[in-house]
Amino acid sequence: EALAELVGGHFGGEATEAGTPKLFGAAKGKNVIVIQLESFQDMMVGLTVNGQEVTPVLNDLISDDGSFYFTNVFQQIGQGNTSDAEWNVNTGIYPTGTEAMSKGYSDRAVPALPRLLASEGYVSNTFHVNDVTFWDRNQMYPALGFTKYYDKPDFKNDQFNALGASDEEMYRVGFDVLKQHYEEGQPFYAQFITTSSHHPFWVPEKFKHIEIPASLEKKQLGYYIEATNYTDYALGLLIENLKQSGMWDDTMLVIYGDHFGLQAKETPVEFVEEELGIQYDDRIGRFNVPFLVHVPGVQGETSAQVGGQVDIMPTIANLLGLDLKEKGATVFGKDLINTTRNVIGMRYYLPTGSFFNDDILFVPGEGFDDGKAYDIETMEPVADFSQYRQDYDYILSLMKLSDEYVKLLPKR
Ligand code: GP9
Repeated sequence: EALAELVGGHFGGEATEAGTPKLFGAAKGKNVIVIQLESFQDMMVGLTVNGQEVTPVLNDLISDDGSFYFTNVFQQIGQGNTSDAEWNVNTGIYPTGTEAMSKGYSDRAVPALPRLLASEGYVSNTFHVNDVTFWDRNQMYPALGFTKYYDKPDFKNDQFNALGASDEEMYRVGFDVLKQHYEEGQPFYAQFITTSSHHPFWVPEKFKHIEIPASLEKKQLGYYIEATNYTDYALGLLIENLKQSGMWDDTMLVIYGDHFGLQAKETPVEFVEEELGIQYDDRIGRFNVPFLVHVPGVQGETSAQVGGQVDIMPTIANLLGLDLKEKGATVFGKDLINTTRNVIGMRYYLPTGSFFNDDILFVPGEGFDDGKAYDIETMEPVADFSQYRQDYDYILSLMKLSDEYVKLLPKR
């Protein structure tokens, strides 16, 4: 009840009058593919270097009528890093920050998307080329309700990087599995965890698809451009296969970034700004990850609405026509298609009580009064932030409730 009061009585949505939310069920019955892009910062989307697009595939997808692209979505991971992003996106529940959620809560039956969709007749698969025990995923995947996972032994190791096979290989194996479901008329939910753009971002020569400027040779930023460009390239191969097989029109595609890639020390803000000619900062710019949803046959849009990774689950649920309240799933994020004002919490990489709202990033000191605020558009300090005290109180209470809720989840 405390939660209902906080979020205005509408789980996953906005405190608006009753009624069916916009686009509720617009993708009902469609297959769902959710792609987590490793270390992928939103600033790479749409960027050009040496006259070449770094993300031609994402750029094309964003310009497609059916795409919703949210430009102001931020990472919300805690100690579990990449695995926490998987948690956030499937559950809509905040990571506690004090431990990886895969370690602390994998003994639970979490009302996550794979579990909720199983009750709608979907099978769910997740694909990740590394060893499944990394981040205790062998425990987390059943906790989230996945039917099956594919890990290291399922892929031919083409030695892309230290984690194992390339994204191309991951999609090759995954596509065959999904095609079979499709041919059998079996609805599916699939998640791909990309790894080719993992730190230190070194791409073997034969996998490179972009030429970086000489000033970026042997620099972390240069490697990062090559890696994110490769990630985009491999994604394009999957999309091409989905189109050629006829699966595209029956599939909702969701893409997001798990967390920042560039290290502030190795790649100073001024260097990024000079080399790429963009405005950047080591928090607002660095924590901004892409979030994109493509629904065939629906009119999408590019939106500057602020959001976080906990908002992705309710956004997907709304499009699939899943009534979260009816399904018994409490979420701590909002459906971004039906949200016009948002406050999202951050912890671990920033002190607890830090938040993004539609105007600012707020970082507390000892408390609210000695905190600091930055305009999310100009990235400049905001001197008078007293009007946002309510958002600070709200986010602290919401995250406390989220932490209490997750402890109450039933054991599986
Ligand atoms: C390992 C991969 C990387 O399996 O997911 O995790 P990270 O080091 O980015 O948290």
